[in-house]
Amino acid sequence: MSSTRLGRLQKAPEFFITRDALTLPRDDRRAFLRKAFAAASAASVVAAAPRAFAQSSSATSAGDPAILNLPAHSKGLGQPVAARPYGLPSKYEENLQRRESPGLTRVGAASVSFAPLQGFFGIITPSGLHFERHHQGWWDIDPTQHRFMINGLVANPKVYTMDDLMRMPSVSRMHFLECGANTGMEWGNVAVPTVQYTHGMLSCCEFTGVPLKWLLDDCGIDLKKAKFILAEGADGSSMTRTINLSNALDDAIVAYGMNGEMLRPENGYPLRLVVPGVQGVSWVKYLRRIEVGDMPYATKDETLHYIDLMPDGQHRQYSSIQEVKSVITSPSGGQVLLDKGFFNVTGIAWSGRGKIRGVDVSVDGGKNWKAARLETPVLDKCLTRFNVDWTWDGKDAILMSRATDSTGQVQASISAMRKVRGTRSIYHNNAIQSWLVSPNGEVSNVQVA
Ligand SMILES: Nc1nc2c(c(=O)[nH]1)N[C@H]1C(S)=C(S)[C@@H](COP(=O)(O)O)O[C@H]1N2
Ligand SMILES: [Mo]
Repeated sequence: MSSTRLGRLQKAPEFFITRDALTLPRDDRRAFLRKAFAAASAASVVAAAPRAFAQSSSATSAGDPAILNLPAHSKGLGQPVAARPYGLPSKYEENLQRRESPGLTRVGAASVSFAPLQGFFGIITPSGLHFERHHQGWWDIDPTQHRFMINGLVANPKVYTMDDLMRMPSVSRMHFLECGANTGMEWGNVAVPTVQYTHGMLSCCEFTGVPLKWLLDDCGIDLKKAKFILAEGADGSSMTRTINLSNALDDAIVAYGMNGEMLRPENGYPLRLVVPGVQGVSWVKYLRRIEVGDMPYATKDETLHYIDLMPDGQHRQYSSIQEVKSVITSPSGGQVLLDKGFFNVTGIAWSGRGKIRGVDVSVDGGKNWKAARLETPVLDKCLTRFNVDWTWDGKDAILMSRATDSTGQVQASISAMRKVRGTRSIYHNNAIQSWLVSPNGEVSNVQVA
């Protein structure tokens, strides 16, 4: 256990598992860890380590055969350079995968796969683990045949090829993308077991492309009349969304790049709209057309779906900003703490309105709160990673995080949210998330009144 990066944190088999957890029965693991813990008392610690960690590191000292005996890879020849022209993760990491929720029905090719947030570090989502939401399945579109048109209230409607777009000036920016339905099951207290399923319709990447404003200028947008744009995708889902002109002119990007390479087919290759801070559905993939208009378009995906059903039976429309939100990703539901002692409590926070100003963490169900350390960079409409030192005493503990954004908005409790929004909504749940750590070490999803 001492050599795994998870330390004394085992993850539920379905989601993530350490090699030791696979080979050692649970009771042996505990005994092994106690021994390791005792042996660690003399371990030296670098000065910068958090204090609580310095007092309880689980690293073993001399005597571990895994450090004493030379393994085969230290004695033989390794793999040749060109064995993998495109790199892949280690075979030991194969449990870290996007997954379709067993609780959701797939309709034809229309479905959603959730990102394994419990296994991520920092703020960037690896491209192959970016969540996917397809209303009609995904396509691998030939970029030489793809066209992008701008029409409507513009002096010169234009049709661009990918070559036209890729020779224009470009920007690269890091932003989160969250489906408006993320965390939707929690409205009805269907406490799904893991953070992958509660919050995994969320990803964060560096996107590269042409600011939409420059393209609208290129077509001579009529700023006296224009108030909205309509974005349309080239897949069979007839995905069309109305976007405020203010968002379109502010930081929206017509993007072809993601994490330094072309977009993946699942994420809209070769072209998608990036609308920072706005819910995922407006980030139209396979982007083929933008129409400039003076009224909201009231399309199917903004009248039937992505509306907030309120307790009085009416619904809110166009509530598209993803409000301030955070979640502890480790320890989180489905994981097991193998022993008491030090843990780094880590998570992510984000806001569609700006930057994260602070995150408070509670380990006692919201009675006491402590400010978390924010990792840099802290960027606009981007994930921010936070960490808190925690020494678990082996008793029941309820872990919660509460983020505040640069506009002063603070996350509310699920019960406060329900008072205003009821329980029948699906979308836009940014309530505080709670994880219960039981004395047996198991972490589960609970809702605190
Ligand atoms: N053309 C098209 N664009 C689309 C969709 C789609 O099905 N087709 N799904 C939308 C929804 S609901 C979300 S949440 C995001 C998901 O983006 P991702 O699949 O890259 O995670 O894309 C949006 N853009
Ligand atoms: Mo979505």
